Amino acid sequence: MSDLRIGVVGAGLMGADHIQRISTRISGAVVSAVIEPDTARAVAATADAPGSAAFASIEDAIAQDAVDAVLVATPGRFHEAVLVPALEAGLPILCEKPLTPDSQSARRVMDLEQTLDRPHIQVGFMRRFDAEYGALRDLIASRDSGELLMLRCVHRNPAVPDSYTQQMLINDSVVHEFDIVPWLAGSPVVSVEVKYPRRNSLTPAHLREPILVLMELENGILVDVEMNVSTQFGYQVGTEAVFEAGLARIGQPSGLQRWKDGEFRIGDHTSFATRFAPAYDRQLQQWVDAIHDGVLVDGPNAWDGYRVALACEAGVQALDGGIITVPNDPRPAFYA
Ligand code: ISE
Repeated sequence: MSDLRIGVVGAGLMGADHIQRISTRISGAVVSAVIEPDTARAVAATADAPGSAAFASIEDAIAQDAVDAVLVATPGRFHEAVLVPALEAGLPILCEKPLTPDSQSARRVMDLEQTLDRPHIQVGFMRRFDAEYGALRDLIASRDSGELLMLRCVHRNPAVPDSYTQQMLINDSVVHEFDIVPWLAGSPVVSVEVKYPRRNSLTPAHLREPILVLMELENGILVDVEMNVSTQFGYQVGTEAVFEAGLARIGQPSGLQRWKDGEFRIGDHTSFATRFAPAYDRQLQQWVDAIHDGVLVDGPNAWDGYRVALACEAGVQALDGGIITVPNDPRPAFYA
């Protein structure tokens, strides 16, 4: 079986990370094309992927038959412009989150995808490939501790750049909880509310955070998310699941444990890149394996991306107050 030729679109932080991953840790695939308008970035990225060629646009790479599959790692606002030609060429796609920046454009992408024989787009919600999230989902489904009642989530970043906006608390960060929570609990988000505790004086002047995001799921489970992007100390993503007859916790620090000078210390992450590195690897390897097996999507699909876009829209509205309902359209049979 020949290697899957992947065209990586966007060679920024995520794109460069994926290029390295494919070139060094993934079997059955190579980076054949780096599609990036910034020439310096493109050249730097192709150096990490021996045998790859640089292209200025996805259309050029497709016209030259340089790719079998596409990994989209540009900022979300450019996704639709890449997804459309890739779908028109019938290529399998792994698209970094979000699918697109809003539900309208997500709908347009789904409408186009539904002209094909089956789903072609997988959305890069990598938490679904994290071993602990998988174990928690299995535990919830097993009902071993009775029914799930609540999920208490924390999502903490050490700091954010000045380009990070108030809406990004939802669209760039809580976006992950909007995907993982329904996946864990087996029920969609029906409403979102945002509460503001005391503001952190260390947060950038243009932000008001941390925030507490409250979600209600269709099955009555309540979820709270502490979204905090100025912790100063490190990166933490964790969940406590409260059951009828028990508790479960994931996402605890698991680094080096040290006892010294009457103190106990444990290493923790400072970035999502290391915290979720094994999940990113597994997501990509499973996607490549699935394509070799003739299955184009083995994870969250465009419908999941659309549902998340709807929840994000409600979340952004909730930043201004109120309990905002998330519309609940029926899932098309195409995405069953
Ligand atoms: C970033 O874009 C991510 O996707 C990270 O997983 C998340 O923790 C962070 O808040 C986002 O800014």
